[in-house]
Amino acid sequence: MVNWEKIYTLPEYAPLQPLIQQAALRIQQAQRIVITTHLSADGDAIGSQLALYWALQKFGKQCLLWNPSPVPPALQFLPGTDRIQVFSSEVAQQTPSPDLVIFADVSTPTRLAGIYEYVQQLRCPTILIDHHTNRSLEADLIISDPDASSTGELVWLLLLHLFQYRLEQVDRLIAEPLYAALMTDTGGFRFPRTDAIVHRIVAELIDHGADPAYVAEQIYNQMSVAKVRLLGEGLSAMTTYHHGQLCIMALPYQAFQQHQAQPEDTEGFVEYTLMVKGVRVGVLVVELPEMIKMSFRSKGTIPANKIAGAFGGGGHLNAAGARVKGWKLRDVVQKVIEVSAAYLADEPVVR
Ligand SMILES: [Mn+2]
Repeated sequence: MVNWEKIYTLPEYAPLQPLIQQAALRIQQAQRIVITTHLSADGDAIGSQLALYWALQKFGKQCLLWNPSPVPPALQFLPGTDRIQVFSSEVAQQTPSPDLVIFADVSTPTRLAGIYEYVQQLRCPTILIDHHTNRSLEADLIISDPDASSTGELVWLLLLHLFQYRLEQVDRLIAEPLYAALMTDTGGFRFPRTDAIVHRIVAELIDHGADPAYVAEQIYNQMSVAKVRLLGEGLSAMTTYHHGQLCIMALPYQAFQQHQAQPEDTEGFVEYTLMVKGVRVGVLVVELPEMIKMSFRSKGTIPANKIAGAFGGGGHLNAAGARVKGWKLRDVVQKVIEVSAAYLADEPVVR
């Protein structure tokens, strides 16, 4: 058996301990709790939110799940997604004011759309639990650890405190969303922050009812034919630059029309750019009617978030995003090539 009390006294977790303890205390004192997360929620966002939701049910809390946008279809299998409401002023009016708001997996107010402004106006206490870099979101209690694999990992730590390490409290309703959170934010347990602790947590989650094959099947094997054809288009157009170290997949809007694909169909496409041997920076550039969206991935110490920063975006060291308006697709691609040069070797990298 894993001794979690011992693991969380390790130096890397020590600074988090008092914060997590305070968060557990504030949750215990609250009665009506809103849990929210970022726009275009991913597995870590929804998984963290739902795991918290089911855990807080056990303490008799009234929880409200307010999201800036609908739950993506591939995550709707998770238990509790039917209780998530897309936030609007009507939704806010229907419910008495919360006495605590938890922001999960989000680091900037803009990613919460209007929810952040609404909560500010309520003046109710807030807790942030997140692992993004470049935090600009403010909260009364901030648990922000960019070294964590996922927000789900931090939620696990919080649940240990709430349950006072009595893991028999963890059931499938908690374990399955949390498993989805860790699986997706580690790219299926492949990204650099996938460490022994991540595997110890998922082992517990499996012991408590999460089914890895089922969750993976629901999340990863759900492509529509339109999406597969759009991916084919993107793969065919993928091009490398800077001696094969930069790979760009650019999708013109016309490709979406041709295959009747939707903007959200590009989810996961950027990962293909890094699968090319020798590539250290991979970029997906998507042309939409209103804007051009970019996703950046990098290996090692190359800062994807700094490359994204050249377009006003941001994110993690190895995964970031940006969006621009009023640009032509080819001009964005050209600028990606120019900006990336500073972070790549002048010659082919020999390994
Ligand atoms: Mn995350």
